[in-house]
Amino acid sequence: MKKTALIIQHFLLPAEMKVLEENFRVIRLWKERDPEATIQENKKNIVAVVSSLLPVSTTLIEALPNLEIIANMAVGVDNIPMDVARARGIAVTNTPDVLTDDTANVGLSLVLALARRIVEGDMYVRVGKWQNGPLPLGVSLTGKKAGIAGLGRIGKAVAKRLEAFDMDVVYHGRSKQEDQPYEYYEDLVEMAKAVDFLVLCCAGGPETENLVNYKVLEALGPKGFLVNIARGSVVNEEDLLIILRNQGIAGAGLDVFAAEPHVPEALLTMDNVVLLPHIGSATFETRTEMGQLVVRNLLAHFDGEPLLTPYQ
Ligand code: 8YV
Repeated sequence: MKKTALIIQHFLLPAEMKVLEENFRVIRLWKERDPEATIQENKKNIVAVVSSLLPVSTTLIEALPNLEIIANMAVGVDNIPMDVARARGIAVTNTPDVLTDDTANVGLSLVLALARRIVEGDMYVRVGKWQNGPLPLGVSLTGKKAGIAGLGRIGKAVAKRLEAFDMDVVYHGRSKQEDQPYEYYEDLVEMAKAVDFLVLCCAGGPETENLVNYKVLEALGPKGFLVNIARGSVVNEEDLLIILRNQGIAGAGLDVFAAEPHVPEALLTMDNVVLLPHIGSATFETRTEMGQLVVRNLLAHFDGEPLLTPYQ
């Protein structure tokens, strides 16, 4: 008899879904009319959960007595209560590396879009404003300073790209990385004061919640830009709205939000922001590789083989 896998979010592409269905009895929770009742009916059989960004709540984990593995289709695991999973001996896997380049490219796109008014410029042409005069000038990237908060895999990939644009890269993180060529700032406010672009690449979760508050944004200043490709939770959205409204920073490029897919209404009417619907990893190639990792981790687990990408 096939084992039961519960998928709580619709992200796997058809080819990976097919492999999953060949090997498991699959419950697509988003298709169920009464998800609660489905979980109750199947709770003893569900041995695997697949998610992405939606929370795998403690309540859900506690409701599944035979859960063995959570395969997260994301590099971030801030949607999973790791302490609860660890205490129960539930394996957790994520999808690192395969999404690094694409996510870094979105970070770079936001830096470019803000500096050179790319999105604004597109709108300017479409609505016919060009007939009345040129778009206001942008700022050059050459020689500007970018501060990366979270110099992990994605942060390093962003740094490499920004260097290629002749930008000076510095970083902030939990600790100094001796093998990195970039200047380290222990204090985020100090780094924000020093940079033209603050690019958030750190992991989400309690450790980084509201890391970027009013003080940090104020330090970034009226000529500074914020780019967030990390998690919405890293930025205090209230503080960001206030500072943007008062032109306390030059602009913000946001791929992530605190309560996705909800985007604060106030942002929608601001000219100095570029808003994306969390597309860091959203290419066919990368989502395929992420899905393959999810499926291979599940198969490895139930075949008694080592996991490909266990989250430690
Ligand atoms: C999303 C991400 O998970 O990997 C992460 O942590 O935020 C993204 O890759 C993805 O967009 C949803 O599958």
